[in-house]
Amino acid sequence: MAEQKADIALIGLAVMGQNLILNMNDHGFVVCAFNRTVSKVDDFLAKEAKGTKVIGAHSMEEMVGKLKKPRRVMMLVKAGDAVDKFIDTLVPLLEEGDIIIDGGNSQYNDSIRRAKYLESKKLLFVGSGVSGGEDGARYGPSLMPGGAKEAWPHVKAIFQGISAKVNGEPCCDWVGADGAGHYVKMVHNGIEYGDMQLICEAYHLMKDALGMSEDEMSAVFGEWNKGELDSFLIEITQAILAYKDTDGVPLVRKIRDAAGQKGTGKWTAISSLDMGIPVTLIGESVFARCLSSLKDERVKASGSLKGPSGVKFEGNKAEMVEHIRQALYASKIISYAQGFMLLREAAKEYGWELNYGSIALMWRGGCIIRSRFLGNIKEAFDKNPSLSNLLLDDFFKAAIHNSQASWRKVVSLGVTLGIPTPCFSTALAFYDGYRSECLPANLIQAQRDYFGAHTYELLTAPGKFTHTNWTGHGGSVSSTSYNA
Ligand code: 2AM
Repeated sequence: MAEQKADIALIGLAVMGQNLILNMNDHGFVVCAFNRTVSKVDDFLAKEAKGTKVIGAHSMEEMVGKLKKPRRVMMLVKAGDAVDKFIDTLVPLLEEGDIIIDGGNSQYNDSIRRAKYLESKKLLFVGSGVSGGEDGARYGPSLMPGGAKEAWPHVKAIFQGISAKVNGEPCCDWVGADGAGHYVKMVHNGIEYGDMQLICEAYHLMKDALGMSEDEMSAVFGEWNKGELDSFLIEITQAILAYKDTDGVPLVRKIRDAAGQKGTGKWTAISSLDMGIPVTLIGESVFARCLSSLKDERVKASGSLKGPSGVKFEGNKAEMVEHIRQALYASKIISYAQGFMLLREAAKEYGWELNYGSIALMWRGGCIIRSRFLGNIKEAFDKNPSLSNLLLDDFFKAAIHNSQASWRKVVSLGVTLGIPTPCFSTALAFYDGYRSECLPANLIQAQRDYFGAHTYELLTAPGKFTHTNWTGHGGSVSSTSYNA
């Protein structure tokens, strides 16, 4: 009997690729596996994929020959050159209307480029964010596909079949054109940086201001996970704090406090700077990791730079723990509001029609930032799909108003004791700035005009730029007429 043709090929048999294949197999799809190091195909078929319907190929030609049409080829390989190399090899092997899917951690501008290139070859490109780590890939990831919309009807059943589900709804939907899927995945990762840093600031305050033990803090995170902060990251923090090394000492205490990063938080911050959107919390979370990694310098500085002396926390510990919870919640609202502001601007910049409610649903389950909170965000966009800012939604407005006093107490506590809370603080500064009718930028405009003749608008005449000869000897020529 001839071997059954495969529904999809998957290139890249590292753990994410293998797990996605097994997940697809569980959902009734026949997958053809391929890998640059071809011996891994046979190893996979003999071990992890033994007893499944997965088939293998030992060359790209053989792989393409084993596929139903339109052919669907998904790559889960190292981002960068490897993706372009596989695309170059695939193009002459495929036919008009075939689909190439990149499920790796590609940068969105690479996906924009690849989508255009493959369109010129009459092939359909899909760039998909995949989140949820190894477990997610195996049992239900969050999938964020974007690219050539004509491809969506051909990949929808597989993608929504294998994705995580929340109340029966798949955490996967079409995101938008060319690089939109990878862009949304990038912002997801940026938000993940922010969420992690916020949890770390809460931990830092409980540990150093309130003097709590790991077991006490683990119990607090366990409690928090039952309420509005219910999320994967809070849940694993509870488990991490409870984890003891073989000598009974909490393992977290022994881990060197120098954070690593792979760049997706940084890319989000760079994109926000490029677009002029104040995504301050993600920015601070990236810088907090950078500062942490200057461990040797910090050790040296700790011996010579003094902080406040003779101050300690003397209030009610349980009450302060609740204030910290509220500060974390309020800051998290700000972070997501900023993330969605960035998405809105990116949609404008790149011509994407993003559905913000469905993005919230894609992040609601399967991925690292999955949380109950994303359900509230989904509801806010369901109520008002053109909501300009999450902070203006009644639910979030009330939540911020409710936690505001606690948030201010917590930031003050950090400042008083010399415990850094970069993300709690920047979130509060953003909130106070965003809600200000007047900011001191009138003075900035005056300064710019004073030293560089950059002109300013009067409050009474927005859109009309004027220059003042502030010193009486600078002339009255504005910088639009010369370059200083
Ligand atoms: P390998 O098993 O042959 O190393 C994750 O690293 C996946 O990306 C693996 O399947 C790996 O293949 C593949 N990969 C990494 N770099 C690659 C490259 N330059 N060309 C092709 N595949 C690559």
